[in-house]
Amino acid sequence: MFDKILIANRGEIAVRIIRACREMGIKTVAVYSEADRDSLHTLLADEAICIGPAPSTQSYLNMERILTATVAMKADAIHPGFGFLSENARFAELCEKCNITFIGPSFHVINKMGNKSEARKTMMEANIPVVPGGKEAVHHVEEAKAMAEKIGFPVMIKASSGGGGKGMRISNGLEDFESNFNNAQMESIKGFSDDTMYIEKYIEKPRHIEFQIMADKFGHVVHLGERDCSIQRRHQKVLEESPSAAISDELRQQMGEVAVRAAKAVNYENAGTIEFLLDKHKNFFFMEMNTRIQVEHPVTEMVTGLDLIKEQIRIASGEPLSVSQEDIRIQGHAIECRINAENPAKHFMPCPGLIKNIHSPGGNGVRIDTHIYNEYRVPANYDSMLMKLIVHGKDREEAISKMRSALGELIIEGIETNVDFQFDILSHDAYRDGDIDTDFIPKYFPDYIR
Ligand code: MV4
Repeated sequence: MFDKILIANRGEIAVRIIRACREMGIKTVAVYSEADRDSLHTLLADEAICIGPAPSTQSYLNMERILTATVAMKADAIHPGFGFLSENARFAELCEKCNITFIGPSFHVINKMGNKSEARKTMMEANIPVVPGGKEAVHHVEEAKAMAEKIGFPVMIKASSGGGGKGMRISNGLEDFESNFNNAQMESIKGFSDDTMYIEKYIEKPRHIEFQIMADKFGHVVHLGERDCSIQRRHQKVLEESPSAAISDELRQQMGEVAVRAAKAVNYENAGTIEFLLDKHKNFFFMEMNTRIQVEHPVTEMVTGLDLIKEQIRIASGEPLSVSQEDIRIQGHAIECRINAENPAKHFMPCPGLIKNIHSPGGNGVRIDTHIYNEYRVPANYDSMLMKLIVHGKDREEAISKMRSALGELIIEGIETNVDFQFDILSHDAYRDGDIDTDFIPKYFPDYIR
């Protein structure tokens, strides 16, 4: 087992990882930017080292500084968390070259899955159901157009390096195809320096269903059920839950088996997520694979009773999976609300600042993962997520009640947050009926002001 782990991240996930290490008796090193001297991760780790100025390009994204810090502090592994360098194949490769364990999959897999048209092709070849559409990537509008006609409109034009809806356009017919393709490609060239595109059939009002998988170095792969992440605003997840109200035990088994096959097809190791689109008729299609631990991993932890961060560390150190598929039971229902420093009255503009007072809810089945505390100043340089409020109940109805109750008790003073917005989502009849898809927020909260 590792003696010391460096956490190449900040915020609640850095705190979450430090706690897991401490429970396992592993020493921790925090890295922090000049804006994060007073951050909880900096204060909580056994040791901390400043890696640069506030902008993440000069600190949390600076590979050389992080690797230098790891060597200087004599840490034997790096946990990258999510965001920042977590899906940077080059960084994972450099770790390997420096004899530092990157807690995650091999850089080869990160590379392959980071290229979404290649991921799609790989999965097609492994007989994984993917969204209907082209097998090969396209670079020119004419070949793209021919492919779209063959697939049949409407189609989704996607950038191979895309993410968060960037480089993505719907085309409803030949009339609008060229302009949409050119705009999507332009966005991709500007954002990712990559003109590689691919074309899929457009799936109307799908659910975003993702399966957590976990794989060890010995070829054992398990799935830990699904998360329903359909409630999103501008490609940002707002609230996630497990299990999904749309998935029967039979469908879970089918999709889980496909997710495990997908992971095995790329010799996956460590924690990963297989994203599916689920259409109205409950057909499911592979969309992407994420090669990191995800923000929403706690809902999976609550319903499975497993600690995903500890499992990641054990696997990276060469231990076999602590569970087999038969041991895994999905118990009850968990919901996570992302609490952000943002102002719903001003188009959800981020609003960092001083936390004057925080009162956290508690009680049976209530969990809070956060890095904020009284008198903490939220810096403007990073993501606006302040806290993950997670509840676990015996069923979906109880989980919703618990979350509404917990949100009602939560007080964050000094800055604007989306707490009331979350409460209103959970109070909506369509949400309570489990009648959700990716159109939920645009449909019911097009211009949310309470
Ligand atoms: C789609 C789709 C419909 N059909 N692909 C959005 C982000 C990117 N990762 C994939 N996305 C979508 N791809 C096809 N062929 C609809 C979306 C989509 C979406 C997906 C998941 C969650 C929220 C979403 C909101 C709008 C569009």
